[in-house]
Amino acid sequence: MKIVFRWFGEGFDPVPLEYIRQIPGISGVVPMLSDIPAGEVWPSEKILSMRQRIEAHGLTMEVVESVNVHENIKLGVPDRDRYIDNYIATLENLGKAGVKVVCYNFMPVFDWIRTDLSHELDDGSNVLYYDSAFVEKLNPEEFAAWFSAHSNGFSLPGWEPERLAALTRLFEQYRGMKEEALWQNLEYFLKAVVPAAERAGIKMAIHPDDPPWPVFGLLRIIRNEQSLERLVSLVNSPSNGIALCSGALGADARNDIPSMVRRFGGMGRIPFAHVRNVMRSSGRGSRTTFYDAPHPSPMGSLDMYEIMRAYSDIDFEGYMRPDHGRMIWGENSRPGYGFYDRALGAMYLLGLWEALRKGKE
Ligand SMILES: [Mn+2]
Repeated sequence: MKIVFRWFGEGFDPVPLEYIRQIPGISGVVPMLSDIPAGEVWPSEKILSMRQRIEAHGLTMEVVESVNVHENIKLGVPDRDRYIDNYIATLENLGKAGVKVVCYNFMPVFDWIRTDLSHELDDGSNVLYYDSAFVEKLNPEEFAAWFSAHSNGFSLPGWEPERLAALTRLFEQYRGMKEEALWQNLEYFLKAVVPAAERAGIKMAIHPDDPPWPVFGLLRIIRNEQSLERLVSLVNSPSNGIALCSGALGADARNDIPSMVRRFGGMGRIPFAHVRNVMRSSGRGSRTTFYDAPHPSPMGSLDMYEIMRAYSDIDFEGYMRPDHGRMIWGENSRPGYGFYDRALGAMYLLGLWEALRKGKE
């Protein structure tokens, strides 16, 4: 198991590589080319110069995240093949640069959604927070405008300005789409892309939808064990895998994360693990709230020991990273990506892992 750390790239992430290198036990970073719009090819020169920078800091670049899928692929419109060709070209370029895992998602329009990007906890720390009542109160355009205004000046993945501008049109295009149609578009994409990933020595890893239920009437199909079962069966290849995010799936109390780890990890289909906690609280009626809690079990709703035990039981050899850190100790960083709290999270995961592995000997 290798512990890695999310990094948004030079000029897009206030956390310097020098700092990440100083977290004990971290082997590499998980970057992206933040300035390449979804649908365009990631150029080799840019990938290689990013790798050089990362390696100059004693870190590896074996996993990349947010190679975003163009909306026309998700919509299944006729020009999707052009964007799929571009995606394949990106995979080839990443493979040549030694990348082993590519994390992506298949969520229409929006990436992860929260309704408060700096919700204050009793200890004065700030977390990402979700309240279904807030989502129901706004229309998507109002929500997008609110989100941009509260993202601390950072452009978040999936929330780039050029996408926000096209929002109304996009919503129109998705109106009336059935789950089955989105599944077919995902299958079409994977049947084209997975063979190319195999040739490039890359494992594709889909990130579950976050939150794992429909928002603003938009479909969310990767949300539970059943949908992951369907996903892996679309193309039977180790290159068609999962980025199992305990926090995204854990927002729904019905999801049993250790069971998913054993099942899909045991099949060799989890090349990449996001391991973080989430605190669920149910409000009145159908109102749902949760926040991205500190990593340790007592601070949230998930039993982190049981999750890590599942990874140990399957002798997990993939990449793992902490996820969504709080803002603590006066830090001003990308919402959800505070440096200090994710470093604490990494230490906690490494501590659990050492105890589990030594207990196994
Ligand atoms: Mn995640």
